Amino acid sequence: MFTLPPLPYSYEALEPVIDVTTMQIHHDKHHQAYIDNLNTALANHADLSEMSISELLTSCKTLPEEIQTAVKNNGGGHANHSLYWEILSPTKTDLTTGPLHDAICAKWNSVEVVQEQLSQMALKQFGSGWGWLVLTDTKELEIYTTPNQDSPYMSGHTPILGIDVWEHAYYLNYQNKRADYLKAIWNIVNWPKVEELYTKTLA
Ligand code: MN3
Repeated sequence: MFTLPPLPYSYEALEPVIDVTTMQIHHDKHHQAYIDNLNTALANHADLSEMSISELLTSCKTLPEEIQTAVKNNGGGHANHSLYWEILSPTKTDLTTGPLHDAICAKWNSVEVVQEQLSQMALKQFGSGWGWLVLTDTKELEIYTTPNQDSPYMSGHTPILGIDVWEHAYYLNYQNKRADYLKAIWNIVNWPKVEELYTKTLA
C-alpha cells in the first residue's frame, strides 16, 4: 500500500509563488487520489507488493495488462508529485558550484539557459503534463516534457527535477498565465535537493 508523503514544509510556505489553497488541494486531494487509485489497481496483485513506485513504472510494460494503464496514470501521478514536493523550497537556493552545476554548464553553458529552455518546452506542452530534468540510462542529463502523468521512469530515466504544468498546479493564482508560473517557479526550486538526487543517481 502506498501512502501520501507529508510535505517537507507547511502548506503556506511556498507563497507567494504557490498559494496555500493550491497546495492543500494539490497535495491532499490530487496526490491522494493518485495513491488511492494506484492502491485499488494493485489490490489483487500481492506479488507486486514489494516493488517500489519507480520499479513499477520502469517495468510498466511487462506488468499484467489490466493494471498497466492504472500504473502509468496513477503510479506516475504518485511518483511525479512525490518528486515535485521534494524539489521545491520555501527559501531561495542557487546552483552556482558543484557537480550538477558543472554538468549543466558543460551541456547548456549556464543554469539560466537550461531553465529558459525547460520553461519554453513546458509552456508549449499541449494540455496537461510535466517538464523534466532527468538522468538517462546512460547517465546523460536531458530535458523534455511528458503528457499527462507519464513518468520518465517508463523510459528508464531518473527524474531529478519535475515541473507540474497541469492547470491544477497553478490556475488559482495564475489562471491562464502558465508562463508566469513557469517564471516564478525557479525562485522556489530546491537546488541542493536536485543535486542530491543527481549525485545519488550517478553513484
Ligand atoms: Mn499535479
